[in-house]
Amino acid sequence: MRNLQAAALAVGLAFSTAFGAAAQTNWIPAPAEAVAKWQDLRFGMFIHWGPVSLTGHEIGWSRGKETPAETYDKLVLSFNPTNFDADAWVATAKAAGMKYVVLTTKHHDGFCLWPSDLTEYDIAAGPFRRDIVGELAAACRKQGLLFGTYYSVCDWWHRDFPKGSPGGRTEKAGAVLDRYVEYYRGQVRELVTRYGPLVSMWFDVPQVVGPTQGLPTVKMLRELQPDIVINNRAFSGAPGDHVTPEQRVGGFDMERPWETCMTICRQWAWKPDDKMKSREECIQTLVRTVGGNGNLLFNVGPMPDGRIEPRQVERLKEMGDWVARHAESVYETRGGPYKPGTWGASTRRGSSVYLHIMKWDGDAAVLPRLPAKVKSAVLLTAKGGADVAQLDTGLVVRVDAALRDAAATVVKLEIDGDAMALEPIATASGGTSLTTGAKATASNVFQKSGRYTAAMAVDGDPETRWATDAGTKQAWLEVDLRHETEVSKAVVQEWEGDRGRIRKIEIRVKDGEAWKTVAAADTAAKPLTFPPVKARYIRLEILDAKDGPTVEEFHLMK
Ligand code: FHN
Repeated sequence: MRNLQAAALAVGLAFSTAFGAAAQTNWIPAPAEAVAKWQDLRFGMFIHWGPVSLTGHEIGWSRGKETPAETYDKLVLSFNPTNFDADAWVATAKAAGMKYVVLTTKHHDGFCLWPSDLTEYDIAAGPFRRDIVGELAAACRKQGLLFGTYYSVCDWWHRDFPKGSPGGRTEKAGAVLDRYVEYYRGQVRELVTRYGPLVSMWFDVPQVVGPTQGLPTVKMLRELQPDIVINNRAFSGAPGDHVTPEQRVGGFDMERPWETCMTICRQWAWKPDDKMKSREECIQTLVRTVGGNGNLLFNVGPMPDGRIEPRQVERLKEMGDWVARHAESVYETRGGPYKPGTWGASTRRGSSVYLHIMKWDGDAAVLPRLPAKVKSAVLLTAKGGADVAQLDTGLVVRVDAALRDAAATVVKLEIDGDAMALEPIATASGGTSLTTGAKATASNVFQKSGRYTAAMAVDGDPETRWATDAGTKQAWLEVDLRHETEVSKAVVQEWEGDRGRIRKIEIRVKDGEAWKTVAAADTAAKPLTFPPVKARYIRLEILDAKDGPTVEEFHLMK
């Protein structure tokens, strides 16, 4: 396979993708088996860290906002995290049940956590001259975890990246993008050659970097490490080896690999007294993610002295205790066959189906009929203790209240066949987007550009967006859910740079040849709920906008 892959790389051809689709021209995918191995991991630690932790404000975004840029850029001179201990960080990840670690090696602020040959603005510029990236990579190897690198494509510090702080909304005079591309490609090469093999390259916020600059970088990565998994943020409109729903659990999807990235608190980087998710929220986030067939990259922001905050360490240990007791229902599984919902979520492998039950109706949980014979049912954490009945009306599961887990109670079913052969089964869902990965079309696309098509509003990536031409006051976005699906909620996520443009919307469903309005609102800022309706084709109809509407994500839920 590798020779064939290398040959394909040599002529710049793309291969059949990890999603099994026909060859793509705007991506060079990882081998399907590499993506499958990455999916088996299911659970990883994301780490956002840098001198900004001294301020308690958000990494990258606070530069030129809460902290003046010239002050922000000097933080490295007082960044001396003498309690940094990579082995301790990795031990915390391992205790949580995490199988890989992804570190922000360079965020939007341009600061590099490794001694790069290509810049002076790195860890060697301050009193703490150690190679953070190198030490963390070594600690992962020592403790049997995989290591990946986050690398921000946008760089609001570097003179040749055209956008600057605050928030990438200023222009840098004299910036030469080609020079920046050479710089960032060189740094990506440093990361994969010095610290590889890497489990993944986690690009972020490409902003002005498109396929012209981004695809050669992907090709270089493939040549250096053919099996590296690369996300869909290497350049604007990149399909990626996986999509990256952020701060929310992605939609159930057995075709497109995905990884939710989410913070254990609220901020990505260190923030004193930040609100932290409860044990139940943390575990249920993991369960809903793996139940939707995704990976969870769960983020901590270490303190300025180098430690991960003790209460976060404790919370991750609580997660790990649950994961350890339910490991076979998490690792190397795939989502389904029951889709996630308010009831819980399910995972499967071989002839086993794992029901992760979060909500009980009295003494039972009732699910739709399972089109397979259940040969046995046990509580994963206590032999026996579960009673399952297959009735015409559905699958009825009973577990003694004393044996339930407040976060999720896992019942293992052995069935008379291959669990992966079962079609996904819809359930009473809550908060699971039905549009992620759906086909989408629009009445207008900004300059007919491939970077702003309707598909960008249903790719689960808030970094990409559907955009319309300047001056557009009315437009529609249509999703094809592939089959008739019940919906009762719509969420319109306007692009963060132009929020408030959309002034009047309707949600319409195709009824025969006609379009029927099921909801209307004078803003896109709030979710729209409406009586459940079944349809395959559904439109976001924008009836009035101040200027060309642009939408990061359009979600429909049951
Ligand atoms: O702007 C960044 C943000 O700081 C954080 O790094 C997240 C993590 O996925 N990515 C960008 C926002 O989408």
